[in-house]
Amino acid sequence: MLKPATTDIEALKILDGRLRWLSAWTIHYANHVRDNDDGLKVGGHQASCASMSAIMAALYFHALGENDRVAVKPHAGPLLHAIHYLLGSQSLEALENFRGFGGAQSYPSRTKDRIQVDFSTGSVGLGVAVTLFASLVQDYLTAHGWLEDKDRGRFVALIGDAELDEGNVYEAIIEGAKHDVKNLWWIVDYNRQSLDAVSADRMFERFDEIFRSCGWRVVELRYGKRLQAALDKNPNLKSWLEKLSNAELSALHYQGGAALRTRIAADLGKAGAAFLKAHDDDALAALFADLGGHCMETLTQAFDAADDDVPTLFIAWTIKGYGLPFAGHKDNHAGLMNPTQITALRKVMGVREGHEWEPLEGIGGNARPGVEALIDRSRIAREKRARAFGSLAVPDIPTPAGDQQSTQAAFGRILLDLSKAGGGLADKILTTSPDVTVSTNLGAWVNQRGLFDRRDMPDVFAQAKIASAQKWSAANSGQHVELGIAENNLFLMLAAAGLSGDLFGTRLFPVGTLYDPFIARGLDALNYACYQDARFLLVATPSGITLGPEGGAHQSINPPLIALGQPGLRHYEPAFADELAAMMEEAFRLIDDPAGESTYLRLSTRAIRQAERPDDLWRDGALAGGYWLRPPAAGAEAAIIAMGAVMPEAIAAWEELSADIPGLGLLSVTSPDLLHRGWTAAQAARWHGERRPSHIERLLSVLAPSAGLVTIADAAPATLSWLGGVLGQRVAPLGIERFGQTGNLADLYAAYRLDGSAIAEAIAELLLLA
Ligand SMILES: Cc1ncc(C[n+]2csc(CCOP(=O)(O)OP(=O)(O)O)c2C)c(N)n1
Ligand SMILES: [Mg+2]
Repeated sequence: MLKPATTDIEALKILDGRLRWLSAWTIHYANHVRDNDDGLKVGGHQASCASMSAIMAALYFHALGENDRVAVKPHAGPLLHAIHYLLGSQSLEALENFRGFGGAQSYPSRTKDRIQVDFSTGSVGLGVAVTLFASLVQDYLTAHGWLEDKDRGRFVALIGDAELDEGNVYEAIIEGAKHDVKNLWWIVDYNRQSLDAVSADRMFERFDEIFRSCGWRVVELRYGKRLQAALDKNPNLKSWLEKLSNAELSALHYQGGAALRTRIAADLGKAGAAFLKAHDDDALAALFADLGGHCMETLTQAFDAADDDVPTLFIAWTIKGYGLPFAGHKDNHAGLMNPTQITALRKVMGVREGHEWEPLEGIGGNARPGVEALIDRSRIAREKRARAFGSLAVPDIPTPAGDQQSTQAAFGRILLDLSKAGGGLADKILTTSPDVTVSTNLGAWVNQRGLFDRRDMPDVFAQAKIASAQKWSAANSGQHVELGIAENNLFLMLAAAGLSGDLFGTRLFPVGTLYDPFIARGLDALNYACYQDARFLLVATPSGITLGPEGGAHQSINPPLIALGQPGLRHYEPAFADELAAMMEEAFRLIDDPAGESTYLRLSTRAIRQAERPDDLWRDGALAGGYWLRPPAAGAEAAIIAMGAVMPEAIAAWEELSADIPGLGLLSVTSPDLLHRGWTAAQAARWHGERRPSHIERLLSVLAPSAGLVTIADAAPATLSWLGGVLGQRVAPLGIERFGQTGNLADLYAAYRLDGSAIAEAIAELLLLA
């Protein structure tokens, strides 16, 4: 990259000021100028923005290439909006409506902001780590011939220093080291303040070591050029400064030049006298504020120097609230300037009253062309990038043969069959798993398609002719990304791979597997992936207490409830292999559909007798959330409603009870999530005059209005108990409410009331009370 001309540096400094002003004003306008009918605090983070305006100016108007993608520290969102405002790609209206309905979002959002946002951020730490997995996906696409070198880029995360306390950051860099991930710039806004307080002094040297040992280059930008020169001339001053604690330094920044003078005089005595004499208070304050992250020369030189692909951590020292009245104050995280303070800042910034929103306000005639040229040359996308959907026709997925099957085994079989059949979908599937590839039945697929690694790695065991069902050689044509046991990383990998169409123009079909209970370990990352509308198939298996001897620590109870409350994720829970095949086909279709979503399949290791199907009529119902496996008579007084692995108990109970209860129905629920969504959507539609019953209303309306429903699932009973609310029918919900334990199925089902006698008792009670 060319060294910037001096005029560019000057223009970048002006842009730094513009970003600092516009971000402060956007937040001020929302809090103090715009009407506020409900009296709620609007909020925003003026100090967090001021902290990194120079870093973002240097990045967006100097260092970024057109293929580079950035995750912006959540509370620096207004700076990103200001950048797009200067570029002409953000509207005044959206800025005036910052944090308002339909306005610029508080934290950058891929889906809700009208500007191009590469990665949403908000939950700190996740936006940082997702860039690493995006870089891995970039390598994957290149290795498979789907991304040309000229289209490759760098992945940049702009990080608050407190974000480095999030453990998921370290899980990610460890995984990244295994995969030799490159092309990353993580830039820490090292303002030494978090939300509550000034950060601990001790940790920062350790961060360097941790990153270095994972193969990163660490570049510390501690001082700006002027401060560095002053300290070089005054070694005493330098050692004085470097002995100050984070809290002392922050307090001095806040107190300003006079306090600095008093402190230096007290601490250095004669040794500081000449230096103090040469600087008045204002000069002192300005000099000590010249930290690396505020010095344009320092920033641009550091970015220019890192022109290879080595993953690089920049630690840019800054002052939180730089240039604002609460700079350095420990309580400034959510601090807002009052009208008097913003007026003072406006004047300092050379902004005329009434011209606060002018993009280039206050820039003199001589400087303007340079600034405009830099804005023109910025290589970031000005328009929101189109999303890549509809890339291929998902083929029919046949049901694996076998009278007795578990959904988990059928899943492995379906992928194997897909692999053998070949074709576009099979080639675009990327599988990944956090060290449970074999135990979630992905092994056969991996044998066929291989592990992904940019370096070919032979299977040492196979070469030594040691018998093993798993043949694990790795090559850059492999399609399985094996992860260590860190479920957060699985979800971040799914987030990145699930955005491959958006980030790189080629849609992958990511399939991730893990044990159902460990969804909870990565839940925030799963939510994060869904929030960004990443598209993937999550296969969670085994699940429930049905995994028997594995015991309580591995038995999942609440994931169906999690799924019920998780936007962007469709839960399917098949009982039979043919349902599973239909659901996988649907899930792949949904990945590639603009109006689609991600899918979560909750599977089981229990082999059960497969349903005999007279026709295909069940299929649409199964994909819509449920169907009558044993249709009830019209006006029937009772029905059994069952989901997933306990279907054999439900069928057996139905066979036993239907002699005594005429017309008893058995409803197979395949997605409580879809049924619930359909129900509430139909209600909402009715308020707007549309009278179409939802799928579950139609299913249940066959029964008598006073019918009793026994629901049963190997999950929290609330998963299905709400069905009683649909038409006001009475419900006896069976399910798991206590932690599981080891045991065989008969003992466990009896102890946890998931068996035929529990169903019979529940129905009897409902009918007696009718
Ligand atoms: C996972 C998560 N926990 C808590 C928060 C609330 N929060 C927002 S910002 C912040 C501290 C930010 O400090 P730092 O990262 O240093 O940012 P800066 O100083 O630049 O504002 C916290 C705790 C959050 N957004 N995400
Ligand atoms: Mg901070």
